[in-house]
Amino acid sequence: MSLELARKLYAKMPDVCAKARTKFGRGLTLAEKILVSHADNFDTQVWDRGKAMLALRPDRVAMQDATAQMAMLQFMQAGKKQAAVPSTIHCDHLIRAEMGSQKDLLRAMDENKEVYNFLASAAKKYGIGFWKPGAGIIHQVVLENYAFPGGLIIGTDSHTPNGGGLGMLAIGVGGADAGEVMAGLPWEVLHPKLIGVRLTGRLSGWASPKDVILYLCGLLTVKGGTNKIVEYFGPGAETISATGKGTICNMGAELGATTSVFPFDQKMVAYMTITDRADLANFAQSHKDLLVADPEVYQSPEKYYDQIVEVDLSKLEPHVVGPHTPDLARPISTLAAEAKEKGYPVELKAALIGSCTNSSYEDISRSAHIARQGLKAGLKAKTPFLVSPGSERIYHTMKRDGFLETFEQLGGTVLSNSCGPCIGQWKRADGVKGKADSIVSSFNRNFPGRNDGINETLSFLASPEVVTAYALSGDLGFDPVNQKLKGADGKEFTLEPPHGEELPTKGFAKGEEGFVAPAENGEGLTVDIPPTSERLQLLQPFPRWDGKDFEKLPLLIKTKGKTTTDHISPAGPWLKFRGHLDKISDNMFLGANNAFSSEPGKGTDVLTGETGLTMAQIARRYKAKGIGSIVVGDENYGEGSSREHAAMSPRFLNVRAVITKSFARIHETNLKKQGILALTFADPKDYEKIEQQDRISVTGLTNLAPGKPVQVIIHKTDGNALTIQANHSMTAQQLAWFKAGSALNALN
Ligand code: MIC
Ligand code: SF4
Repeated sequence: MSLELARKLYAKMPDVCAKARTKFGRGLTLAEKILVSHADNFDTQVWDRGKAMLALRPDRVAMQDATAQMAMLQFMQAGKKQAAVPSTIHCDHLIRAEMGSQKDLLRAMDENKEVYNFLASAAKKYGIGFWKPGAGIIHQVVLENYAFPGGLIIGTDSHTPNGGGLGMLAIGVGGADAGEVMAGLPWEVLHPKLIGVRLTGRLSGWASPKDVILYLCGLLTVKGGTNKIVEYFGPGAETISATGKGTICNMGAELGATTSVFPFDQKMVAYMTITDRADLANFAQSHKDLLVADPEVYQSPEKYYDQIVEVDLSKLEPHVVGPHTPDLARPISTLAAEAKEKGYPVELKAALIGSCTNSSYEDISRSAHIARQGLKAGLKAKTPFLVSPGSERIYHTMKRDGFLETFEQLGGTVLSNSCGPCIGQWKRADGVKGKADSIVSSFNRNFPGRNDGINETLSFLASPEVVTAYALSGDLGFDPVNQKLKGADGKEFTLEPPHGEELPTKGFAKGEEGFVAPAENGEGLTVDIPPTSERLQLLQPFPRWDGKDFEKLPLLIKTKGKTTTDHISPAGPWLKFRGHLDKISDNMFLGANNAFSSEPGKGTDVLTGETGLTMAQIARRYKAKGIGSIVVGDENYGEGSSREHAAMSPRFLNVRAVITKSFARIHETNLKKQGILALTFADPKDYEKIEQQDRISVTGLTNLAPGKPVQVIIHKTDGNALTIQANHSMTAQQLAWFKAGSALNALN
């Protein structure tokens, strides 16, 4: 599998890297080596960081079930016989966590039957590997099976960068991008700038790889990585396990980074070897020079990276981030005081470990070590304690090595190998809407409402070992490093710092593999979509642009503050409609704060004055009248996930342009792909000028050109009109998508 891909890639890398050194007149960083060797055409490609669009040829595509549905529906519109690059589908997001692994899985198979059948039949027909529900979470399964040093993979999920733990560029994209690459087209992305993170020292005590990324989230913020690749290096990098590196790269998504990557080292060799890929490990070993930056880069990094960050691992304290955003970070030792000052409820209502981010053997064994100390002192978890294993391999190894038993003795529940509570697929028994309380997890995202559907819940993130310590104390103010716990006998004791193994000494235990290979020749096969399905709907092409300016369109919503894709297209109960555009569009903006309404997700039909309506209701009314609308957003609009529903629903309900202070990368591309004009205020202060009753025109559209701003006219109710400028970042090709109505229309 990956060995074949690596053979081809490493054979051509030396030449293209040599060409690049000559062209750039300098040595190359690792990210650059991977980018240049995946260029669609190195010679014609413009290499200008932060400016040029790169056309790349990824080695693989990975899709998870919640996004694969749209990706496959779009791919099918391209009319190809087979996926042009090796691709896989992973069933992980649709399993609801409630009763524990076995029962949850059985129920999921039943309630998602239509979707699984659709995905399985499409995979079989089009030459795509299919990982059944229960096999594991996409990023863990990719790390165990498909990731390889030097490779380039795109995945329809924002945490795809997890693969950077094995030295590859693994990048999250929308389904349309995946569909196009499977249809044989190159993949386009803005040439990222490079952040170099130099790691020195060594983690010790309670500090773990998770703390590296939690610390960086605080330092760089959720926007700090936008259109940048984070490349780690330095002596400290070699001290971190491959799975620990995976955690760091995974959560680089929370910086908005295009991706993150570590240089090849012996930790990667060890991980590939124990996951049955010794041949690949040896092969990479013998091409080591291709899989790290050139020596001069490490000697004077400031000359090669656009920005440098230094982290001394020896000094890193365990961190906790949250609530509501992953960049609100602090060392755990200061949280108690902050909680008091800010009035965070300190009684913890749940502690959750695992997920695609943090369920490695190392994570689980260190957490189990903390749990055992609690048990020895006669303690049980003081909160519900839920464990989400990342894959069958992890689950069976945890079971064999007694970790499951430990967690269960503590009162924990082991869930199926799936996303579960991380994506709102969680029936939180004690959750009350409208009531703020605190939960803590080792996941990667903590936007409002994400885990339990309750916007008020304060969700904090920390390493799994720290979360386990929190489960023992039940108290957000507890600092396991400096404070004592009380045992069942009333005696105080200090938890020893977590200790665990990076990799299982007995190797990984195997469970059911869960992989279904595609048909040799799928031409005669059909794809299963029941015509009356409530879950799946074939896509109709969006209408082409009519060649006219947008004239006096009503404002649908002006979002205030953070507007993540969880705000625009919430997950949880809505995940079941991810294959049905019409139905899922009813969730549009349900989580968003409307600048003109105190109730999130609600607004006013400005044509009739009726208020308290959902955005979907309003947009459907306008659409029925043949009227388009405009959305205005704040900073980093569309941050978070890759779900293109956040662009498709507005498009489906006739939103013509989204004007913001700034966009997150994947969402901006998703909007362009679906034919919505993605504009940014030339002067961010103009955001303030938009009022609820304004009618908005976007003019000069026939002369749209790359780099040329457009005029936006804000018509006020008193008859005055203000003209402001807005920028777009469309290339000539992307302009063609807009004109055709979508990227997919432009293909046909
Ligand atoms: C997430 O973590 O938000 C998700 C759910 O995995 C998403 C994808 C989706 O919305 O289906 C992501 O990260 O891209
Ligand atoms: Fe699944 Fe959560 Fe990972 Fe997204 S972040 S892939 S929802 S476990």
